[in-house]
Amino acid sequence: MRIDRINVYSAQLPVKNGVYRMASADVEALDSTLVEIVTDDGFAGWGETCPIGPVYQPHHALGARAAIAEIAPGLIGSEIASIRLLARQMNERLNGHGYAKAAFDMAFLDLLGQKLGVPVSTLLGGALTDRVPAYYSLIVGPPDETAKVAADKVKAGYPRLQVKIGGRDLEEDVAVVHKVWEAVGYKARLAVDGNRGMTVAAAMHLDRLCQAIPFVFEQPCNTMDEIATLKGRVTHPVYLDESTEDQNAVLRAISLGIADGFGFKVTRLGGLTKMTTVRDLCAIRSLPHSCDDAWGGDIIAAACVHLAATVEPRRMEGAWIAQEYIKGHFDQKHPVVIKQGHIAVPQRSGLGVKPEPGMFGKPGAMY
Ligand code: 0XW
Ligand code: MG
Repeated sequence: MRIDRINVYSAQLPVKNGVYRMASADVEALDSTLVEIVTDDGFAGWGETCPIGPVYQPHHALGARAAIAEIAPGLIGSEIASIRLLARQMNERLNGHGYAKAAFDMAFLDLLGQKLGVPVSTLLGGALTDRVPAYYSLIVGPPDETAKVAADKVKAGYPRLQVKIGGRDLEEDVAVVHKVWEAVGYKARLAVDGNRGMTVAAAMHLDRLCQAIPFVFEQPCNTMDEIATLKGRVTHPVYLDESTEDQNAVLRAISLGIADGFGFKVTRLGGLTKMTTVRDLCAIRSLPHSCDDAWGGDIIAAACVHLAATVEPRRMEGAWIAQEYIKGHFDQKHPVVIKQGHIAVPQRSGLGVKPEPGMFGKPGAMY
């Protein structure tokens, strides 16, 4: 199984019902990049990378496509056998840019899975479950309205909610946390996500003013150094998300003891293969984490779910997929869907999802 051709597509994913609002940015439409690797024996493997705009983290759609253009020509003719060899080949063509390499890593695993007749979860070490929990992300919004959506989502079966805060008056952030807690209580686990938008002082105030509410505090401040100063000064557990820019950042956060858990993004960490390392580091220290991506369609959703299935369920904080905010699916027959707040792990070989033929139009680039 050798790489014969690589097609690169873009797909526009408008946000269902308007705007997805975070402290760091408002987004209305996302530009996803898909790679299709076609092999000499007639298989097609898919990968995807979809930054949530250019501001959320140091990633952007055009950057992904420029990085792919550096890497792709060097992969033509390569054997799909050793993922490590393919990773080395990518590193020989381009330093860094893990979020672009992640799309290739997904496609390699998709192909290898199809060739061996096993789902990607098996290649990642093996599934521990056939159904993973999702979580619902409540955008920055007015307290009463947010609490109402929170109650509805708990009724719909979500075991965990993420409440977005930051980028506005502390008073409203404190109110939204209280209102959501009053609306759902212990029926769902809560994460409060500042998306880098708070000062250390604001984070400390919010922590104290919501003292009795059991939530985890996700990425309250911009840098890992700022978050490190919260240690011993806040009582809520602190999780890192955007600060985990690569495997080394995760290792540093764990060794400094400044993270009680993580919101992991598959593409930010450089792909599924690299995610297995941070998954295993977290297992060593009993640290909970999610398996998400910033955005994306069925390809990224499938990747997150395969990985999530390999995480010890008691430490699995959920797989966030963008499905609730996207219209339609790439794969009509085997879409990745949230049902009662959970997602079935694809059982077919490879990623288990295939975009409908021709749905992305002509490739933007071909190698
Ligand atoms: C909820 N998410 C996984 C989706 C958006 O990309 C933001 C992100 C987060 O936790 O920050
Ligand atoms: Mg987050």
